[in-house]
Amino acid sequence: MLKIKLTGKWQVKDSKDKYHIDANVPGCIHTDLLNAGLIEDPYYRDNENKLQWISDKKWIYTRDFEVPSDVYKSKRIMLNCQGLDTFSSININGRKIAETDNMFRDFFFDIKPFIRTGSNSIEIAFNPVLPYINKNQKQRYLHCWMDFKGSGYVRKEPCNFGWDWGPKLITCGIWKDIEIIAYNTARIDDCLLKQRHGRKKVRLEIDTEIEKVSRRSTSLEVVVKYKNKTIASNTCAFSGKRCRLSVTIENPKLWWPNGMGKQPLYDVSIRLKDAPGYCIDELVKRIGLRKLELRQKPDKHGVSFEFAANGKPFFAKGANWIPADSFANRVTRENYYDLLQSAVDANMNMLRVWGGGIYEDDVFYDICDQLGICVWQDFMFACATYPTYDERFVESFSTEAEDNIKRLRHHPSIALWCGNNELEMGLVGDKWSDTCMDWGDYSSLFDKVLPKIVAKHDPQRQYWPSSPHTPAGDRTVHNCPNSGDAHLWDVWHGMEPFEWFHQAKHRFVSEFGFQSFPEPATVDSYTNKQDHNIASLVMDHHQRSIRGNARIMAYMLDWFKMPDGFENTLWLSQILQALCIKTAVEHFRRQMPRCMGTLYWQLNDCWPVASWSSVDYFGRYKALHWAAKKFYAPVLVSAIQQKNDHTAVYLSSDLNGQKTVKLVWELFTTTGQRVTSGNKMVKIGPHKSLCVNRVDFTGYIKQFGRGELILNIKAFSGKKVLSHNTHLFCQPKYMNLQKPNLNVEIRKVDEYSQEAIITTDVPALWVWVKTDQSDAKYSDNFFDVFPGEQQRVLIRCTGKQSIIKASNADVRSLTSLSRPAHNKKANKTRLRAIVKHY
Ligand code: BMA
Repeated sequence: MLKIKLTGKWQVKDSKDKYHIDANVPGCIHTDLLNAGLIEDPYYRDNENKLQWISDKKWIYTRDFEVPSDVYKSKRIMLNCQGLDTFSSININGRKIAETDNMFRDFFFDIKPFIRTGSNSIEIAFNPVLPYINKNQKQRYLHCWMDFKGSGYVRKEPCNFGWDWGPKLITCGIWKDIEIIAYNTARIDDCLLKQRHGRKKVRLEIDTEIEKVSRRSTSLEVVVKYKNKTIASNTCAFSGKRCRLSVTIENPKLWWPNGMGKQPLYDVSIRLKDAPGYCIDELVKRIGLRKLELRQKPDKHGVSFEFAANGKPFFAKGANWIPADSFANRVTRENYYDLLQSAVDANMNMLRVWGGGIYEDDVFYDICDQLGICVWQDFMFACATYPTYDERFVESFSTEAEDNIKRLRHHPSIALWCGNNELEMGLVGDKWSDTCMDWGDYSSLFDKVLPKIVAKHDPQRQYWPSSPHTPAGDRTVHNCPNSGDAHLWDVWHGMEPFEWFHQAKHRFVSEFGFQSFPEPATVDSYTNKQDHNIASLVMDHHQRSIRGNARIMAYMLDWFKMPDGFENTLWLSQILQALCIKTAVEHFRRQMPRCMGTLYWQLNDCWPVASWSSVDYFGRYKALHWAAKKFYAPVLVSAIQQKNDHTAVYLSSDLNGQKTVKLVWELFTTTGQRVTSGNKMVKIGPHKSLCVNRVDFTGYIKQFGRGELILNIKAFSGKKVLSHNTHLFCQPKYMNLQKPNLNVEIRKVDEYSQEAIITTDVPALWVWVKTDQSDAKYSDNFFDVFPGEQQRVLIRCTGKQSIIKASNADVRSLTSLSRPAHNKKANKTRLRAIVKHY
């Protein structure tokens, strides 16, 4: 097969030729204009508002390309466009090839009649989508929970039209690879791999569809390699358009979700050969051998909802994934890797690719395969009504679904296909008007057409119609606590207090969340000094949830004292967010096995903004991400005050085997006096959650007062701390917290890293270390430190510059943030440069 890559340098102009600039493919008009210096950073202040004109214009992309004679002489010459955003018209040498209207499709066009040897030109013009939407809206109104109504008419990234965490920047362009392929005999059109797991072996069934151009006979060879060594192979001569064969892998190494085992990957090469035995096409799929299923079985609470890997049920720990940039083409492999590694660092095993974004790049799924991050994959529908009554729409979407299923189905990480985000919730809860999409319209696509497509093209993977979905049957219920998955927004959107979570009994919580501001360095990227007030126009502009900043402040005053100044408000919002999600996840892990998963909203951001994310647009961890590392730890110790005011201590274990754990608790006063302590050896079985102890501290509560006491709990395995938690007896705002004297010792580990060892005289809550090195990576932050303990933080810089020389690092804790003002200078404990070598 011969190929001509058409990625790289193109030209782009508007229809009036006012702008005529170099373009980059893959790319989009916004990044092209930005690179040409014609627009300012769309993420800075409220620049977004000034850039709306871009999406009103028609943009025309052009380039020339050479066609060598061997390509020209090929029997079939196809143009493959893997992503065109969105209403495009394609011309080659001045003649129209095709029009497209779906950003998510992978197009193949026969261009043999249109090209010539030597120099050729291609033009792809993108018409604006807004006039089309407006015209259709006048005829039949489509609803959307977000500002932009009617976007459902277009098969385009929904959040491109603005979301409650994202800007409205309606892109266009060639956003994925584009190339010409030419062949004479045949090409592999499609390949489905099925796994049959037996005792100590896996049979791999390979079902290949071939596009034949000539009658010449062909054969197929399959070679399976593990770490570059061939471990199985098979060949088959065939004459038709389909070839099925199988290979058996003996002693298979199974793929596991993160935390349950390793992620061995096998390379399967499928080679199409012509009669003399030359390879004329080859596909290589990297696969993992595993069974990954969603189990739903009747039980005493209703119907279970749990994922199981290789027969072992596991608690899904994770978050929701949104596009990592409003301009998808800007996300590099490194960005994907860093974000997915941050999920692993927080002990996650699952992410939900939410239906308001994009089917992610192959790289995303490759990395999930490598890291053991299971993927709950939505189809791209979110929070709106869609013209599912329109045959043309359904046809376009059906091909989109096929294209993406075929592209992604070999990935071991994909756990589930899900029809949409919150369409059922909208139909049930908000009773969306039947003038736009009623249950019949909905059902015809999500209960009939789509499950059939999934069953046909990915028969070994399950389909779930919507998130959330309650399989109750009568469709009057959503977010049912007894079956199905749930999106719990009573806290935040419903303004319920954090404690609301303690009564939730849901089986699997695929969304719940709480917002925070990003840290000062990130806020600096989109503001100037005058904007530094959380009620300023620019801070409101970078807050898209209704009354979002006011909500943060309302909840903040439920829990904490008023923060002192702008920066401290940003930091405290992060602690508040971490506290909220910690409260929820600890509860749901205690509920295991009734509850078998929590995916908080949301892992990441698509621009710098106040949002529900735990990692901000620049990859900076918020306090929540550090908290996630602890509340998603394989073994979690947590405590809760019971009705009789006794303290119940729980262990929740996701380990595969039984574990003996030493539980140690110490009750401190806020002034650092150890009032009482105790310990207990407990055994915990695999994937279990147990109340392991009930302690009566009521005497001490009476004696000292709730605001004076802090409980420090640890779970040890030998000397290793498996989990470390703090239990309070009232909200921190009512506590008599003392300003800690945080002592910091710095030890040099190697040229790039140092370790900060932190000790304290009184209990210090939410302690974090910051250096002025923006690229520094920390092993931990936002932890509690108690007298007699040492907390160690490894600080790694990518450059050689030492943080000590920079001498601009500080350690803060909760008491640094609020009045009554402690001596500010003393609060910022300078790192003392006591350099020791290991
Ligand atoms: C959910 C999501 C998103 C939204 C989030 C926060 O329900 O599905 O649509 O961004 O809530 O409001």
